[in-house]
Amino acid sequence: MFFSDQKLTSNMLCSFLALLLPLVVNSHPVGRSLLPLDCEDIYQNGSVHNGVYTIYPTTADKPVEVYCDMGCTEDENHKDGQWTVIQRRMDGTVNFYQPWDHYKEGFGNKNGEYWLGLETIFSLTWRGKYELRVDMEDWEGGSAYARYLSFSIDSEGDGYAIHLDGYINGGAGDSLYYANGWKFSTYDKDQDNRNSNCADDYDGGFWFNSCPYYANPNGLYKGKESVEYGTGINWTFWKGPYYSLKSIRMKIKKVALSEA
Ligand SMILES: [Ca+2]
Repeated sequence: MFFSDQKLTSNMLCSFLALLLPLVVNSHPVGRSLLPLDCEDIYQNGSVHNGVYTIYPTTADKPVEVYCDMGCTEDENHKDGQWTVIQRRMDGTVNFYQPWDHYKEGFGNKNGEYWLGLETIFSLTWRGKYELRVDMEDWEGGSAYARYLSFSIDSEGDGYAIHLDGYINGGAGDSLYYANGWKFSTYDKDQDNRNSNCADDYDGGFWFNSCPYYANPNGLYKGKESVEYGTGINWTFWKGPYYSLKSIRMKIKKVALSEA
């Protein structure tokens, strides 16, 4: 009950701030004319609401649409927001059993479920120092997160291998430790550490070591019934191997200079 009360208060505060903040931000001159690289740039350019925006992670002729989680706190600078969402699951309306090319370029609906694309994620984390936060919800009204103060992926030539460091526990547990350093795999490109094909066996592309694993945010959206071991949208260190989450989102943000 405590947490749902907290949530209600937070949502009400957010709605209130959403009305005020444009006035606050627009009263400052917009100093940037460069194309936005990520959602932090979008925010700095004066757009402070959650929503879908266009960023330019590579060049001016390659716009990419993305959902920006601008945050929702009493902090008027949205220090806890300005996140660029790279993955989102919330209702099972998008099929995440997709081939390599789709995981490379991205797929889904930016207003709903989507995968931003490995090439875009690579471009962002190659150009700047980023952190990763994974937010998740269960079916009982609970929420938790895992945060990594350093997140990057390699180029396609190096299999888009993931590199994580600086884990901070937001109640979810470090389920990505096992995948750290491993290449990305899809059903049609097996780069995992097992004789069989984890992406095919567990229905979604991800950074796999072996399988079963401890995290598969891109697994099948299963709903709230108990699932087979390790299947579904799995984050084992929070809800165990027989539980498929209600929602999960992976989001990144440039590390502030004071934290670098
Ligand atoms: Ca394999």
